[in-house]
Amino acid sequence: PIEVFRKDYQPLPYKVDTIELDIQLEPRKTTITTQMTITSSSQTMTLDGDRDVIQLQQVELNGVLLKEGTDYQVTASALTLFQLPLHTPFQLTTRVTTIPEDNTELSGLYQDSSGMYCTQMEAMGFRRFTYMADRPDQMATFARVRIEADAHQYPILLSNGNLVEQGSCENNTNRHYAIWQDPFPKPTYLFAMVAGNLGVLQDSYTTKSGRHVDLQIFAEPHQTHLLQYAMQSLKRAMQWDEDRYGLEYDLDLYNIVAVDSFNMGAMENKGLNVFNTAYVLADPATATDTDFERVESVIGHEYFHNWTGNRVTCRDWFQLTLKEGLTVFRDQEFSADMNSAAVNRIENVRALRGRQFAEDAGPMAHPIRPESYISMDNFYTATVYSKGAEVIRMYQTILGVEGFNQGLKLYLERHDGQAVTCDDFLQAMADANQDIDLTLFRRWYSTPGTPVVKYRGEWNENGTYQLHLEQETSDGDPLHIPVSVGLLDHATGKEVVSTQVLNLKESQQTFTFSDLAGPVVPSILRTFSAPVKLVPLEKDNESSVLAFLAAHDTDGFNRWEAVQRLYTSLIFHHLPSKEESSSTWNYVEQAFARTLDTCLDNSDYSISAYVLTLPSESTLAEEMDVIDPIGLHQARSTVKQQLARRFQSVLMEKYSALTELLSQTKELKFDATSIGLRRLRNVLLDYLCSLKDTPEECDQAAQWAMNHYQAATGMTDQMAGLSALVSIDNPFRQDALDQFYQQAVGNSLVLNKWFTVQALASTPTSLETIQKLYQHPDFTLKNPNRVRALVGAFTMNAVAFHQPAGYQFLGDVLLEVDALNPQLSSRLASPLLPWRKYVSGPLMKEQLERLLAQPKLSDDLYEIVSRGLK
Ligand code: DPP
Ligand code: ZN
Repeated sequence: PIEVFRKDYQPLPYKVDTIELDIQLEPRKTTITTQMTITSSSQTMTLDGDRDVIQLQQVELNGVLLKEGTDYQVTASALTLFQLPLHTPFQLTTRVTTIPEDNTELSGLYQDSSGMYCTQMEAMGFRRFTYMADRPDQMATFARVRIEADAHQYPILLSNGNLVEQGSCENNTNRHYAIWQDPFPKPTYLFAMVAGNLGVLQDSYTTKSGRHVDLQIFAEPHQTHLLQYAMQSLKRAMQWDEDRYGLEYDLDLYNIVAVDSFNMGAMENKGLNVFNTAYVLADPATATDTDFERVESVIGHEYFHNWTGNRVTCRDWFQLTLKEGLTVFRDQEFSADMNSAAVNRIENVRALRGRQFAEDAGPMAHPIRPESYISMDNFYTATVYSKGAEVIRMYQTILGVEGFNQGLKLYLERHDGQAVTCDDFLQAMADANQDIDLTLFRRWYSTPGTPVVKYRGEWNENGTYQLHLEQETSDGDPLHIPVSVGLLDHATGKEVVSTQVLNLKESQQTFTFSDLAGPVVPSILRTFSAPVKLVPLEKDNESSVLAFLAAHDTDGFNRWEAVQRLYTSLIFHHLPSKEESSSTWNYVEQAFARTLDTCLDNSDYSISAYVLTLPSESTLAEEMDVIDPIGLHQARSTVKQQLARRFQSVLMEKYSALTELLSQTKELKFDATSIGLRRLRNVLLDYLCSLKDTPEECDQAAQWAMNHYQAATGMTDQMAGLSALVSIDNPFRQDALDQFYQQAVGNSLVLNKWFTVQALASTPTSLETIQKLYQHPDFTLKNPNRVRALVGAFTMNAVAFHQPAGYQFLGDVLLEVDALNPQLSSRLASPLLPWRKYVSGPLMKEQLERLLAQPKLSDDLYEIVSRGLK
């Protein structure tokens, strides 16, 4: 395996200006003819191509056949040409054959389980399709893409841009063709083509300057009724980008295709997005509220890439966060505007802490702009995406919304049609905001690890309050950290200083607030203004301060955060090694009681739901130096049960009230209020069903869960009932699962849920169940969603995964998956990486060593595993 370094970037010595493709799809033999117009400043030129996947048949230069050996050479990964004309355009034509049916890596051109042909080129799939300079700074005009296939099996033929011509083939009327043209030059990773038998949902949108855009979303014919929500989301996204940033769509056609077997979530190919079905298909009977929210955000995300990613792209793959961090930030702002900003912020921070913090603390830690990679596919990470989005958010916090918008405008104007770097982005932000110094801010791009910010406050009788902040970073040097702070009056809880952004730029800095009437309590890092860990320097009455903030903070995020901190400390007190602390319990009890009592008083149901939810095991683990996952799981369960026992009657009362409220509307709605009502009620159900110490309690819990499941009017409630039920020892369990299985027949996404709900069940025999499911006829390694539904979920189930047989099972699975789909295997391996922090670390490490000893490990998995052992 070869490691590539950011510092070694070199521009190409040639440029491919235009490219024309002719793709002949035939069973087990696809032929691709590629004609390129090239200008070169070097007589020798190398094109990328993977010899294991594509077989070179011939090469022509300006119409003259070239000879292998003298005119060109083919190696495992490249085609090198010699004696090319210098500085004058020439035409190079290659012909390759390939078998997409055998492409199990799902990178390049492949066949989906439904039989359709589709492509995934990012990051380096194009070299598995034809010979080309497969890198993002090589932008060519795809002037003509002709696809030809059997007319009956593949009636729909799609590629980027505009359809120029289509018809049946003269020499064979069973075959037909379509010719596409994309006016915008693009790098190879944004190319796409699809051939299949597809149904479509059509609509249209008129941009603010009057461009009429045809919108089409394709899926398998029996799935087209599941496309309505995606279409509505797309139109909302188009409108939002015009309203918020003045950005309009630039072609007359926008196509989306849903594909069942897909490694990523979705792909922003110019004018032809390809989506994982999980992020595009949704209706009330098959999708949960969370699924609906994701469809909206991923549809938005890929649409927003059209400007931040496609019109302005990355110079090299190290700059990935340039488009991904920015586009995640944009999709987060979109979701916040469409739904509730506070709820979204909580959800995004939960995700960041649950995944990115762990990544940043383990052997895969990397800056949002990595310095090196073996396989770029391994760097589509939580760090590049989620932390990258936090970095963009910090620009907005430091510059203000107006300043940020000016900066983005300048960036897009200055670099339209170019492939640029994160430095170019920062420069545009700085040039548009010359009064603000962003010099130090640059370090966020090169500093891995989660910074720690420590604080101490001091009240002085002269009416001043001094807030002392310290920062610790992975390299010891300071970062520019925007810390949003407000002050609350200690006596009344009223806010006396509203939110201000403190620019922490030194290792230690003291900020003074004056003219205060009396002692204050600070609310720090409001709305989570920076991706850091906040820690008090003095822990004396930490719990009472948190309880105060939980009751009085005007910042919704920090109110939620205060309660989360209290839960965390209570759960940690229940770890096998710790003693109980009654004062923390009292504070938790108060906060829980207050939230529960008032949870129906206003429509912030989702916020209440999240305040009542304990931090996840992965978030909690992130705060421990040594992780005992089973002990942690039990400690969290104990606290959940204590709360359930203490508040059982109120929980039941509110649960019934919510049932009543929800039953008032017949039709299932997906607005923020309805989603919030269901979310809250399902959190209460989870508490009620956690009481299962005695057979009587188990019966009671199972009854609640079963009733909830059977009365469910949509997938959200069904899943909540079923999830509770499968973790309780009870006689309904299997019936409910069998019934759900029947319901899932014919719907791959629902079947995935059937696998996941069992993989997450917390029972003494979870692992055996999971291993049986692995042998189930519906289980297949060829569909990444199915694999993630079972194996990915399994690794999140502490009781199933964290045992010798669990680690062994994951090792076995990884070997099998790696032979088919390295992108998938390397993703699935990540739970083994932080082994050093786990009490059972040596056993986890054993599996990594076992993998590393394999002679035929993929580069993807090799990189992850070897990093894990370094
Ligand atoms: N398709 C992936 C995304 O949109 C990678 N570009 O994030
Ligand atoms: Zn993206």
